[in-house]
Amino acid sequence: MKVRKLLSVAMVLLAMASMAYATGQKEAVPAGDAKVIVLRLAETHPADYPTTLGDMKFAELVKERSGGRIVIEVYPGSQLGQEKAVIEQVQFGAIDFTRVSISPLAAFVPVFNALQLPYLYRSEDHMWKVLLGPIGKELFASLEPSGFVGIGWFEPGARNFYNSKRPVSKPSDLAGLKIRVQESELMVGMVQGLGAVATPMPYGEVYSGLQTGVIDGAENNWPSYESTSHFEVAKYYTVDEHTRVPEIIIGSKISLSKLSQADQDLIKQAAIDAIPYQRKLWAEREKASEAKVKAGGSIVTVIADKGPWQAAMQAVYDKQPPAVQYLVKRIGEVQ
Ligand code: BDP
Repeated sequence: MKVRKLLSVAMVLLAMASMAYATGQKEAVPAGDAKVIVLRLAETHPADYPTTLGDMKFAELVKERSGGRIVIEVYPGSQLGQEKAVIEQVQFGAIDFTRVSISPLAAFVPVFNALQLPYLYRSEDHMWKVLLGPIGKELFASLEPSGFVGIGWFEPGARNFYNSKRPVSKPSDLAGLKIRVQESELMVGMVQGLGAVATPMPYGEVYSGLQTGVIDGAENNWPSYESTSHFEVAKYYTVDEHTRVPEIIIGSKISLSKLSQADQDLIKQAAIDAIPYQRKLWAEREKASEAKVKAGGSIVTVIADKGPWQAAMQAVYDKQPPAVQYLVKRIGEVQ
């Protein structure tokens, strides 16, 4: 009896220790004198996805430049949760970094909506000039009061609609279809403007939603449409390129404030230096994904005249508060 009681106490202690180990920042003492700082980064995409490989490049540069003192462990495949829940955990320091789409982040810091409006950027290049210029820096600063630190940006590609019901070549073809959107008010408004029924849900639930008919469609870039196998259950893909929703790496202010300024700067620089690598992999994967879904039976409709699409989505601009309207104007002026 006594032994059993001791054993169960030991098991509880062990479980508590492993829970403590699993949350937040931790420090391990290596063979030498220097302490290794181990930080965790949450990623929704699988390990072989270009954005995850970009995270890994970032982690590799941090490790190398800190002489092995700072280790960022990348947890792919939503192991640490879906994006909205992960962002909350970053806010209170239980997760140190995450790479997310700015769409759910804008629910926490609404001025980010300025970066995800439909047909906002003239091109991929225009978007990158905005992200890496003064506007990107100001937006990073706007994260701090909410407990986040802006670390870096990654290429998101252009997003397109897809569904399981019919080919879509004009906005009215979407009428009445239940379309999954990211957990973002702006995206709900955008899809409603098209006459479709917007259904916000986490990324990880979209496949079963399509399969069971809870939703008829969704929207995403070529690599996401392919890597999630959504193309197998929603074969009509319409290249309307309605949004480019930047990917961002954010850090937890609580976690980062425990590091020296020099280490914080080293981390930020490493993320910026990882961008070209992710962009290169992204461009390759976009082509490979397009080829794969086409070979898999997707029926692709390319929209030549985006005018009617742009007009149908214009209403979301009018709903934006002055701070966003002001940024939109400035974004338009970036050459
Ligand atoms: C992908 C983004 C990912 C989002 C997902 C979504 O890379 O961060 O979670 O879209 O639609 O393109 O939720």
